Amino acid sequence: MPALIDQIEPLKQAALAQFQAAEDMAALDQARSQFLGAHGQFTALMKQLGALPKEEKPAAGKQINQAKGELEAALAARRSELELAAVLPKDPTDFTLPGRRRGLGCSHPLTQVIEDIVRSFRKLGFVVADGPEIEDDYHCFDALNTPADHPARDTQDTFYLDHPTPRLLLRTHTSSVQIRVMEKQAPPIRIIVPGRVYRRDNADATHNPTFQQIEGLYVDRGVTVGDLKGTVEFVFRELLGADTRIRFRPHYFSYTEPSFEIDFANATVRKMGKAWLEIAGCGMVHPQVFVNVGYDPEQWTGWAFGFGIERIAMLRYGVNDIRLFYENDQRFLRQF
Ligand code: 2NM
Repeated sequence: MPALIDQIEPLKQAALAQFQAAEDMAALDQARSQFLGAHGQFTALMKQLGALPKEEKPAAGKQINQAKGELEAALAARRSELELAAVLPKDPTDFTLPGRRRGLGCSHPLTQVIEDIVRSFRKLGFVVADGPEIEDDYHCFDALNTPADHPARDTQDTFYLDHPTPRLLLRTHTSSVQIRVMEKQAPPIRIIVPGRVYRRDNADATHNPTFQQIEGLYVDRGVTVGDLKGTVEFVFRELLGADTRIRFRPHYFSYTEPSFEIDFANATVRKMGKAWLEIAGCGMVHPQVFVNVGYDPEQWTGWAFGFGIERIAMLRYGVNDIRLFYENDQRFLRQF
């Protein structure tokens, strides 16, 4: 049997080798108790220290303590290696492989058209306003000078909520938002209101019970039909091409006087075998509408217009069925 002091180093080496060889926590714990447990080989060595002659004790004691410290450090190091290995993927990672590409999304085509229209109007100093899609009949009809017996108010044409006073409905146009802005704000007003509206139509290639609209309103002193025409022409040229011409035809709306329908002509229209296509409605805000929102009609004049977003998008992208915008079929949407 070698002297105690000569057993320390070999035993330490054996323990270190076993700690390093342990492939999992169970094996490591097994190795630990084999050497450092209550009945472990290294523990046994420490117990023999007491039996040594007095003069050999300090050197042996020092060496044993040092070895024990090394073993404990090695144990802790191996333990964290194994813990890390347990959470890392088993197969080595090939960092030269190409990454997995995530499909890039894009805005809905109607959103793209709205953003383009908004960009054009912003150049002229218009700001975007919005308001509730659930409206009361005052803001949707009465304030807009729409008579009580007007067909638009009919339950055949408008979605009413089951709520009697005030009578609530899904807005049929965004003009209700313009009423709300005028109620809150004094002129000058220069706003556009893009938004979703609802009408009780059966869906077909050109109708959908919900669609998007954009309406504009300009109120100031001395605003004229000339301002209206110039603005509409500027925006439609931006939107439909520089070769676009527009014309106004007399029309009737309860909230404007005079009122017009707007037609446009350009290469796209000619390709469709037509001279003009109807695209929007507009007019000078009716004095009664100003009275309803508390504006003095002797002091202020203004114009308003409105048109459907889907119609613009269909013309621009050559889409022949409005329902495609609401089906969210990826094969359709991916093309924009
Ligand atoms: C249109 C056509 C003509 C319109 C009128 C107003 C308001 F609130 F000022 F009276 N807002 N929008 C208007 C006028 C809308 O859409 C075809």
